[in-house]
Amino acid sequence: MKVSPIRKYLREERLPTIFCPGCGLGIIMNATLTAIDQLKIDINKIVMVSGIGCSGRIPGYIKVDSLHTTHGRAIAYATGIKLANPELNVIVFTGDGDTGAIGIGHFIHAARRNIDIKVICVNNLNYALTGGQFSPTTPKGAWTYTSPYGNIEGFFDLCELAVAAGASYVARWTVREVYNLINSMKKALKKKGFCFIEVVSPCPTNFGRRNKMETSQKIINFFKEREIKVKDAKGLSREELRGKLIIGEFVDRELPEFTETYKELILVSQKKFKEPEKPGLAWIELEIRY
Ligand SMILES: Cc1ncc(C[n+]2csc(CCOP(=O)(O)OP(=O)(O)O)c2C)c(N)n1
Ligand code: SF4
Ligand SMILES: [Mg+2]
Repeated sequence: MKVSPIRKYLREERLPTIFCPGCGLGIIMNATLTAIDQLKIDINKIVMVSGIGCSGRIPGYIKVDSLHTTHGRAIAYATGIKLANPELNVIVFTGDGDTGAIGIGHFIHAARRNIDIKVICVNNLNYALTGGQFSPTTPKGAWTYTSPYGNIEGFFDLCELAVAAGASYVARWTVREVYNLINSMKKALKKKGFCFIEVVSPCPTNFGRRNKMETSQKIINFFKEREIKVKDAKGLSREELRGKLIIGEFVDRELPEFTETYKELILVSQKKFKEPEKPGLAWIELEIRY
């Protein structure tokens, strides 16, 4: 019998997962492990960090060192881990609420520093774990537990925010584009810098049920009908983009990475590294890096 190559990474004694039938989280966990497996990254050199939310349960099913942190603080914990152990691959699993609401400050500043951590944000369009309240990425008009007459706020584009803040790599896919998602994860894992991958994912239990999309298939069709590629979206007006879901790579660029710069600073302070010719200049320049 053919055994899936990712099976060796799973804590089988913890299965089955708590994910509801039709939830996209299994696809995202599978895609992440496939990317790790294809790149042959030593699992002992990986740390997974998660926030509070349904997505926060992913690392618990994987044979890897992990930290299930407090709500909104996964990126802050990941920053500490990476600074203390720069040789580790630090992967964060977070939710749209975890990153886009309570944890948004950490998200912006980690992207600004361009610290080498990989953030996989499961955007299931609501606060799922707590019963389906609206989040910053809930589409306008959608019904949730806390928007019983339709959400009056607009969809917050976390990818555009990551680009503006200074991330090295930013992409958005839905769980429909599994191969693109795996390739993006591989790119991110190979890249030195802050990488943000948003995965738009079905939550039939809380989001779908209240929006006449009780099955995962209906939610995936809803995504499919609205998808537009980044390159096709370029040049379109706000009006033309209304109601569309932009998918693809938003940015892939080389920028100075924070742990590298930090390492140099430590060596300079310990007099183990030649001081820059113009000491301090790098720190006082009003530098626009991107
Ligand atoms: C400090 C704090 N505030 C609020 C909560 C309650 N809480 C737990 S998960 C969650 C929202 C999760 O939404 P999201 O990040 O989108 O994750 P999902 O469950 O949708 O994957 C909230 C508000 C908490 N655990 N801690
Ligand atoms: S509540 Fe939604 S996101 Fe959470 S496990 Fe169920 S389907 Fe998935
Ligand atoms: Mg969510």
